[in-house]
Amino acid sequence: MITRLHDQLTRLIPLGLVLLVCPSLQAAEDYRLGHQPALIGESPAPEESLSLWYRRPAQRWVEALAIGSGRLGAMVFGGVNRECLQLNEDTLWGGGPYDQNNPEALAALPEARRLVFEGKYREADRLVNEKMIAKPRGQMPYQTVGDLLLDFPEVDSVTNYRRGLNLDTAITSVSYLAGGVRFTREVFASSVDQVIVLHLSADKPGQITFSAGFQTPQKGTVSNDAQDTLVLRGVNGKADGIDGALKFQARVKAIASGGKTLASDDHLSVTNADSVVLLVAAATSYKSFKDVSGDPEALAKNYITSASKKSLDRLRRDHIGEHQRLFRRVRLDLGSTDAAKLPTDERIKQFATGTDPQLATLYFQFGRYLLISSSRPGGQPANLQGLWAEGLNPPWGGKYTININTEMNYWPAETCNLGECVGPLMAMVDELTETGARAAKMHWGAGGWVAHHNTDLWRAASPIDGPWGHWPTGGAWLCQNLWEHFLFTGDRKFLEHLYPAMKGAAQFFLDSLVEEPQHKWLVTCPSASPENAHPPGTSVCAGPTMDNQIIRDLFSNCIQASEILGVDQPFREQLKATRARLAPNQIGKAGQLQEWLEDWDMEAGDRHHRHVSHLYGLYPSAQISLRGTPELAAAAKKSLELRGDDATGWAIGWRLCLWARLQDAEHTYRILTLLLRPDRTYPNMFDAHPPFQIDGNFGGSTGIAEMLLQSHAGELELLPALPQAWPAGSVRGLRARGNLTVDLEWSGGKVVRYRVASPEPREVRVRSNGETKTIQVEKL
Ligand code: FUC
Repeated sequence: MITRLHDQLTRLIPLGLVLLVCPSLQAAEDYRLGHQPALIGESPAPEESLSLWYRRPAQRWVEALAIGSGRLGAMVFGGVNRECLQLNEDTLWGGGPYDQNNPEALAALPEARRLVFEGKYREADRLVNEKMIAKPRGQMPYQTVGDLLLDFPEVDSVTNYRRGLNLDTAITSVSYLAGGVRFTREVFASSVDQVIVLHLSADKPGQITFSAGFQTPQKGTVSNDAQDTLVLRGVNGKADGIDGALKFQARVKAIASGGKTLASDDHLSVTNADSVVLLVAAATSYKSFKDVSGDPEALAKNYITSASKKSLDRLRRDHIGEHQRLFRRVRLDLGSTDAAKLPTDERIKQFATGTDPQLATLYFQFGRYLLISSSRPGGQPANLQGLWAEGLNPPWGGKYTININTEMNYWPAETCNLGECVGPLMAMVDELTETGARAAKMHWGAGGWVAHHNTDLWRAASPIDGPWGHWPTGGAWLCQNLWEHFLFTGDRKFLEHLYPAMKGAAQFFLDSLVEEPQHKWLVTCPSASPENAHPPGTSVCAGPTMDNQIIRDLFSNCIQASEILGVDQPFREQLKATRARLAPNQIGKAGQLQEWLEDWDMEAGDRHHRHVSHLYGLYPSAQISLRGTPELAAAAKKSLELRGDDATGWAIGWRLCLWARLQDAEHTYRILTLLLRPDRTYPNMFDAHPPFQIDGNFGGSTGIAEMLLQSHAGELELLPALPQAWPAGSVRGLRARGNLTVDLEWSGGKVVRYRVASPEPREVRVRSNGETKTIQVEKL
């Protein structure tokens, strides 16, 4: 009743007042639902196996289904009396171009180092916190555009309701029977046409009637533009003291067959049409991290005008074709049981205790779907929420946390055959070399560039939040992701593009590493082991293991890149000499891999901490491997055991990849059951940190791929961590380092057939069914 009243209220109040009446998220969800009819009868499961599907509309944001063109995204609720598309555009963030470097920071650096090396950690933490953190201390948040709401004539009951998301076509749909009419809705976000297309149809003529409006928590106004178009014009807001500098616009145009279409001041109504296509566009004035002079009106109009020239059939075909070009590269079959016929939310509840291997396939492909939908060349990288966030300040600002989360987002890009999705990450790193050069100079007195543990749309690169944010290795880790792209593709042009960023990241460490007094190793200082505390409960330290590992990779990769490209010989020699003086991996008193230079692990504040930073060396890096460095691999395993299996969503995703690298199949599978359970996977399959954070999805897909194929140790390893739960199956199109594509089939837990393809004929060492042999690979 309250919901219904609220619903009627929100229809009457003008835009801008909405926030006053729905201040909490719960209320926000209420107005999106409207009055819901009774749902009677059941719809059968969809024919296709790669669908998420449900028997009722979304009640919460994490039940709505995500679609995205890379740049433009929507969460589709699938309501009967009211439909809601919560909209995002990947350049709509708070604030504007800003410089958060702290002019006081550099002067405090020698003192901070002295305190750390004298073991005065509390004092060091305090000094870093007071003098060396950026101003403002936070960064800008990713934000919603608002909601497009469609109100239909209210019905009290419907039958055969079903909504779903087909991962193979990237189309979400709703269908139900009301008053003897079957209503169908399809929604997709086209990267080809840069619009969201919503098609409303019925199996009898003249049945489509609705009224559409926008609502937004941003400052905005709604008006009509011609008879068939409604426009939301807005500006973003101030965040953390930084003024909003963006204009944005969303527009919706109705193309109806039959009936009557009329746009009033703030509503667009369609009455008694046979079918309707709504085209939705959104754009901002963002041109780059330092230029906000774009024209959202011209952009949005243009997207709509171009898309209007195409038929629905053409828009749909072009969208499906482009999606499938990427999506269909990998086919996975882990087997299927009757459980696969159940709605997705019910399957998630049963995964850990039941037998539903197909849900793991669905989760794997959903991660690939999300990356395709949130990270396309030319757009922004996938942030903490991918592309999908509601409100003005999503969890952790929905930014780019680069002490694990953004890196994890891109782990599936290579193994899961979506290499082009790293394009936005490369572009972001290019921009960080510029802002990060200033941070390097102002916070460290160093050349090259640095990025600390977070960045945002404006490419802020300084240390934020608190002492644990004073961690200078984020940019270097991003370079490792991109180096992996080179290892997987062998693309020399890409390496030529990447190399200057790697070189600048390495230059920063050549300039800023300092000698620690005990062993005379060269270390970062002050740094932190993300985001863990060591005795006496402080963050700041010198040379945490993760830093040493990342820098060792960065230097080694730079050395190799400069050899391949035939450049920078003296620089290469300098890197080799400095690399020899980095702190080694050390094994501590519990047999664990030490997280810090000192053997503090057993006394650390939270021994079950979600971050497993020192295990970077085992995954994603190949510095530690089962056969290459068995003692270190055993120590890493000990560390993992001490940390425990359960954690936040992304942290389970990381553990999944780590256990896969340790090739303990049953333990790896157990970790997967921890990820695929209702408190770590929402009904819409979004990962739950909680709250929603997308990295766990990406870590999950990567871990599943890593169970089936590994290539980090100079050979291809087939089924390195195949659990008993998947005795027979097949996969096509996984990628391996060296520009290789692998298909394989197994039965009774053994490989029965495989095929390795490469653009050039060559020899590859393959480990399979306990044997190793060298094979001649086929040309693609
Ligand atoms: C780091 C993590 C948190 C969360 C946040 C976005 O701070 O430690 O768990 O993922 O990033």
